[in-house]
Amino acid sequence: MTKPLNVGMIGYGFMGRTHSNAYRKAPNFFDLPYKPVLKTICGLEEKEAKAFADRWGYESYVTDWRKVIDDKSIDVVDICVPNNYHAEIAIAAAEAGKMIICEKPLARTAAEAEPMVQAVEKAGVANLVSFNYRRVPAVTLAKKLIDEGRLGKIFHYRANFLQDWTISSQVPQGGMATWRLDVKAAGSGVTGDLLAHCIDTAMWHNGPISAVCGMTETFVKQRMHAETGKVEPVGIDDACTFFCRFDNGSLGNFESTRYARGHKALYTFEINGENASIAWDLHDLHRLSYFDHRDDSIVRGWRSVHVTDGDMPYMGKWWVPGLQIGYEHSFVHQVADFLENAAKGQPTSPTFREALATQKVCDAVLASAKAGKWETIKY
Ligand code: 4PW
Repeated sequence: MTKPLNVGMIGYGFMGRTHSNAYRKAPNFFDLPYKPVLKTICGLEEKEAKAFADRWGYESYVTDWRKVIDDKSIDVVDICVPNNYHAEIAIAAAEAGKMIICEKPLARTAAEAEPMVQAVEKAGVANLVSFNYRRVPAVTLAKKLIDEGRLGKIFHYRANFLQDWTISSQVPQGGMATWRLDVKAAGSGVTGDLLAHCIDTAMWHNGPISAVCGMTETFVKQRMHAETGKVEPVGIDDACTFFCRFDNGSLGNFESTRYARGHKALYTFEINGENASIAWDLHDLHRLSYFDHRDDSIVRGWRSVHVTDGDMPYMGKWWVPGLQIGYEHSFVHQVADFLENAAKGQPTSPTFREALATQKVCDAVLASAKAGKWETIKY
């Protein structure tokens, strides 16, 4: 029987929208044990919170996140606010016995993330960090192909996440729209915001990263702060490149920047194994490029696998074979998996603990860039 599950959403920005949309759509396409009810939206500005509640169908709105935690009727707390609020809210939500979905990265640093992991594990509450790209069907299919051993021994994993939206020095830091540029709110720049996605997917696909060597650059050194109106030093990394070694002996090569003119969200990865290679590009998210050296030489070549048929991950729940879904659906899949697992008392990856590992890699990359030397990672 489908039980109602009351959602308290904290944050009405970009991610508040993607998550709200997911709760609304998931039960229409997936047979779920719970029916999400959009109970309360919480945001700083009352007018905006009310408008969000009206538009998305939340039953109520509040401007203090503690009211969401104190509300006994709320089952799931969904954290979609800047990174500097994640720890306090998540720990309070865990102590109140709520299930938690938290936006990525889990926190600004691993030290900040540790007590979050302890809190959810002590409370025994369902927890998930929103590394949504794992649930793009082609990315999920890549995991299946690797796990089936089709690639054989993996030699290389390389990933990029390229954007260009902060090239102008006139883009401010801080405030609602540009908190990602404020180190106090975000913790880091592209490392926590973009590379964290690549690292999460890479460790899911290819296992733990054991050592990293990185370099970072901050191209625009000062920006106006949207809250104070003052020009202040920029503390985030605008660009970050790192090499790494995986536990399985393969080599990794990662790059992220917000200064790649012409690229808005170019997330790509390529994995090279002894028998086969896989490549994927967010701009063409249904396509998984696959090369298998074991094919007869007269037909050997890169195959373009269009991941839309019903037997592909998640796709059987959507339209008819050949028709497409998009970015938003990765969040729908995430909600569906989370609710299905929560009802069975099973964890959904990436849990807070798994996301802590990603955080440790991010921290090590930044420490390596600062020190100019390799850093090893202890999990
Ligand atoms: O999580 C990331 C964001 O912070 C996203 O996947 C893309 O980059 C879109 O916005 C930013």
